[in-house]
Amino acid sequence: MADTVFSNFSTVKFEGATSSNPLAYQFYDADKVVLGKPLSEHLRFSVAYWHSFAMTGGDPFGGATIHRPWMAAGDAIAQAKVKADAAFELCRVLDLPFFAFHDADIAPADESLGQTLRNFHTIVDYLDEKMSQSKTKLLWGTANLFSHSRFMAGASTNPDPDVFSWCAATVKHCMDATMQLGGSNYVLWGGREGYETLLNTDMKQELEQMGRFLSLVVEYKHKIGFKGQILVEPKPKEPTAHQYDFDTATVFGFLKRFGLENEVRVNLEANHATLAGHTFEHEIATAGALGILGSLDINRGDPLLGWDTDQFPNDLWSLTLSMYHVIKAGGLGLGGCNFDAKVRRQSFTPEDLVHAHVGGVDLCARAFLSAANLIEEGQYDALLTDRYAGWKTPEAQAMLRGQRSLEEIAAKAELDEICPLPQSGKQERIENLLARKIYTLPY
Ligand code: XLS
Ligand code: CA
Ligand code: CA
Repeated sequence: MADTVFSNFSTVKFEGATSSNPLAYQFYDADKVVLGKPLSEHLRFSVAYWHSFAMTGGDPFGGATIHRPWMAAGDAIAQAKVKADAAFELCRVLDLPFFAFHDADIAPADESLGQTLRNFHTIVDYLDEKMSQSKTKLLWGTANLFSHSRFMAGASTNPDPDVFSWCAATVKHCMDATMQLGGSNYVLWGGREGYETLLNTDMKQELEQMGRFLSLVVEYKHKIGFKGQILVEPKPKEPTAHQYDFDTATVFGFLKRFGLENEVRVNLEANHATLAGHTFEHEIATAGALGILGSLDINRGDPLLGWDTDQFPNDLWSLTLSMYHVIKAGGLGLGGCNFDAKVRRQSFTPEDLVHAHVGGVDLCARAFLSAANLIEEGQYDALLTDRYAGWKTPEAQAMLRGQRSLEEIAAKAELDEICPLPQSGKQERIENLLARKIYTLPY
């Protein structure tokens, strides 16, 4: 294989919590069996092509600070191939099993649809060949239906039906590619599916269009026999002021309305949760309760900035609770932990990219180990069980199952002269229990 900027890095190894090697895993012991299977199968880590290989460090006040060698390696197709070589090499260095991509990250776009698709398939075939020679697999594929100016008024929600058709063609080909590469999921994030001003927006019409589009995607999945999951990624704002897929609860309502709640799950991102005024664990617990947890985009925002900064995670408290709710929801299944996170614009060296992932992987692993341990020990779950124990009585179960009418419940309450007494919520006791678990080593 051609040399890449990552060729000089040896593969990052697990060295244990006492290791002082900054490029070793302290907690991510991929083969360690926890809750019946190896850590690598619980977490299914993925490197995001866009942030790690396409992002140039630009922000609204300044241009590119990150200049990777593949950005100047011959024509656009040659550049895409050198970029792919580097991507596979980074996965080798990090020893992580998956990657994820948008069409626009891997191959050059053209003004014509036909040429854009031809470029795309050329690079998909190249990735296919590379995958046959490496361990790296595809967690998910997706289409970038937000960067080009043709999408400025929306993708499937665009007032122009030709934009809807362009998106249909693009998504069809991206789904074909995801299936060709053995992807586990296909993701739809509605980048510009929302509006900047209601003054020029027919919301009812746009929601119909979006529902139709998602139904077409699900129909096509079954037509081609794609066995992966279809995932919608909620985000409340940015780039539009009002995005239709605001959060998990909103997406669930939308799926119900179009009869897709058993077909589509959610890909949840930490930074999108906080933009929606939620915690990451809230979004995961909501998806778990509704039975639609699909996959995770692991990152964090900056509470002092308040926009989608997509930083690598560093909040052990929130991540441990997130992993707790993942386990309670039955795990990630075909989903995984995708690092939808980018290095800061001053971190322009290839080494920065390696450090960023090593830290993120280790934090997730540590969080998962602590969450698994918390569940195995059982004290926390026992407190919760105890809090709801009253609902286990036959009379309470009958109320819950719809076997009692409002009048029957009222009559019994009056007859029994019930007088519920306040109970402690034990919040501080629970916080102490969790702090001990989270801030001590997970074994
Ligand atoms: C942007 C989103 C995007 C999706 C995939 O904020 O996080 O990267 O994950 O289109
Ligand atoms: Ca994301
Ligand atoms: Ca984001």
